[in-house]
Amino acid sequence: VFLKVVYATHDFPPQFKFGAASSAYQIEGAWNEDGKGESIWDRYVHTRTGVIADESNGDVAADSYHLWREDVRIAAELKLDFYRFSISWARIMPTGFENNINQAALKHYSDVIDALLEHGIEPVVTMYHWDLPVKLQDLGGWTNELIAYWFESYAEVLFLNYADRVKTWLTINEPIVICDFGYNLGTYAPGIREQQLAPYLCNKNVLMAHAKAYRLYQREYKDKYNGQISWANNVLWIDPLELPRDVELATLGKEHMVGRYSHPIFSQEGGWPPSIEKHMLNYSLAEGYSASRLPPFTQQEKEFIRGTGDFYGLNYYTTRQIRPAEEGEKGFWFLDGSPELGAMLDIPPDATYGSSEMLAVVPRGLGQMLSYLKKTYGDIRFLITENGYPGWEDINDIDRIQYIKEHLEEVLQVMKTENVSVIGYTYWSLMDSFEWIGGYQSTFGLYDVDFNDPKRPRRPRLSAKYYACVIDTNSLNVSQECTDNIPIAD
Ligand code: GBH
Repeated sequence: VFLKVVYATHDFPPQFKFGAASSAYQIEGAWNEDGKGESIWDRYVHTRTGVIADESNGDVAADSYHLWREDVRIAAELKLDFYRFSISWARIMPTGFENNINQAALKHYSDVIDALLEHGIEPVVTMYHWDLPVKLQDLGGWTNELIAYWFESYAEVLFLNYADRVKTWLTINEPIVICDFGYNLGTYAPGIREQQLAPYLCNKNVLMAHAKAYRLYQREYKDKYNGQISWANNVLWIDPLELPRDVELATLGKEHMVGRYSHPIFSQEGGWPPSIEKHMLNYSLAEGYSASRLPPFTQQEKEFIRGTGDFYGLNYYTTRQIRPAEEGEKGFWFLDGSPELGAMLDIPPDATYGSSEMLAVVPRGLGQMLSYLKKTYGDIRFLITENGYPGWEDINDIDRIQYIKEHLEEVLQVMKTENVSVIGYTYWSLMDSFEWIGGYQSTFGLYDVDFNDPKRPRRPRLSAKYYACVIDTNSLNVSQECTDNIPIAD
């Protein structure tokens, strides 16, 4: 009865938390200041031409390394419950290793954490959002299994310094981007296009690294600080185009995109999704390999990884529909490593668009994904770690308000009708930032940043005012006074 009353009024449960996110390389700038080492993104943008849409880079970005007080101020203005930001590994450990720790960097993030806490904003820290120290890349990066140890020692430095104040940790952001965009497609740093083995070696190593950090926390810090730790997985919802023909293909697609990074952690049995394991073995043997290109887990490794998520962190942006490829069609990129699937992923007809076709807007996919994940992995807690609208520079971003509202409605709906346990929502992004290969062309910020002004002023968009009202009332029924004259459609 209680739940019914709460949801009927479009209220969120009282303990539901709202946040906004950013990542180090996308906002900090100061790429070579105060002892910071070079990261793979520094190297990528400085040495390649024709890969970043506007030939820009993150050398200065939103200058948050210097303007972080401004970031804390706007987070406070929004009344955020938490701010999700990432720490630059290369800033803390310029060569990637623990023998060389940069004290200026340690102090920098410590100051940010303290300032957030002073404003009553919980710091949610991502340990790795794609900016690997180049020295580690020179040693093979995420394809070298030793990275699990390197990552563990980085994690230890972070825990030692910040675990007293940081209670929510995300080890790794979007492993699929690290492995499949970084090593398979090769469009993201380090820009390696090796479609057979590298993405799958990376897949296993990323999970081992995550699990090492998780186990370290449990062993040494959990009793004392009682924090929670997980990763942030990019989830793509996939519809079958034609029923019942494409149902199985849609499941396989989701196992490939979502399951390869979730099943080892959240399933009862651990390890790879069985369907993927089977397909990868068959492809590999047919290709003349003597074993699967997907590296196996030992039983011990399976158990080591299984259960290493205190909640499921998910980044949801978009949805596709899947169908078999027709004669002469080349399967979508994510299946390049296993072309035999011969599947195509198309944008569904009910999608709408901001400034990015790739991130076509399909709010229902968030609800469908949450429901699917609960059915697949059981009654676990979900934290939406990213969800954001690619827009333009305009300040009157009614479309972004609509986006936030529609996605939050989906969240409320699955909480209400299917009892899915969602503990919080993170809007991507707090402010406009360097959007990787998109450069500065599309904007996600609740706050606009003027990248032509050396002072990089932050200015609230209408969506910032709307989001602050949602947070303030803990509800989608925001009051008229709060939103003033923001026109919000039903
Ligand atoms: C998020 O990834 C990231 O976590 C965040 O850092 C980023 O700012 C945000 O997206 C918005 O872009 O250009 O065809 O190669 C979401 C998943 C995967 C979506 C890579 C964009 C690039 C497609 N992203 N993808 S393409």
